[in-house]
Amino acid sequence: MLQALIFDVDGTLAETEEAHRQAFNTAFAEAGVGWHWDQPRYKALLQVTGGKERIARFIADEQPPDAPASAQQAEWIARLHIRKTAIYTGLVAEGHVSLRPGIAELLVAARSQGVRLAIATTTNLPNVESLLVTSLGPDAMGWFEAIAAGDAVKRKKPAPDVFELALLQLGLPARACLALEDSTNGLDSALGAGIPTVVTRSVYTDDQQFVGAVSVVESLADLVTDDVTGAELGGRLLDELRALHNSLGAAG
Ligand code: XBP
Ligand code: MG
Repeated sequence: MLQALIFDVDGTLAETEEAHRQAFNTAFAEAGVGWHWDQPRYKALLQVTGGKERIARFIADEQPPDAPASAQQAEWIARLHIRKTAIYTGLVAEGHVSLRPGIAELLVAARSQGVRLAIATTTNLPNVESLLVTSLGPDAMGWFEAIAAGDAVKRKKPAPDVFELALLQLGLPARACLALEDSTNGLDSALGAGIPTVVTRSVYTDDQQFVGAVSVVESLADLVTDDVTGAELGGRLLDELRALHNSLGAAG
């Protein structure tokens, strides 16, 4: 029986990466480095999960002349990333990012039907909070029994650690849950933890191959083809996810 849904954040709950990209670029400008990540470069850099790790990889690969000396680099990146997080959460709070279609309806339906909710994400906790509070209201962090985020684990996606932490916090076996993801890094992380996974493609992952996913759709809302909205949509989405989960049980 499906007991919990475990959501990725970036690309799954919302198309956040353009706001992240803007926040990185603004933080670079403020820090006085002449770096600008355009969309093709950012798409390549998204292979590295975690903002601090992404900046470190950029410096290692590009060796920009205005990068800090290697002895100071980790501290410099950490400071820059704190500023990036403040810029990003500000953009979210101003309403620049919205939940993807069907997400709010599904969360409400799951809560009303006793399906537990969790988050497993590479992004920082303040980013999760700003998105949930801005789009769902001041109590929304409390909707989720487990929020495994950012540096709570040592190894970020595609390692399974963040999903394993969410399972531990839920106290559930992997097969009682369904993960929702948008990227191969996320899919590999969830599958590595043994959690069956539904993929909703996102703007930066639409050309990825999702081997091993239970289902791959353009948008969660595509799971329901007729024109329903609100509570009805949420209930129907949950039914579809339950059916996908049950079909796995039947398969073995
Ligand atoms: C998301 C990420 C994050 C964000 C930036 O991946 O990789 O790094 O882009 O967040 P996923 P931070 O959706 O697979 O969790 O800057 O806070 O790290
Ligand atoms: Mg994602």
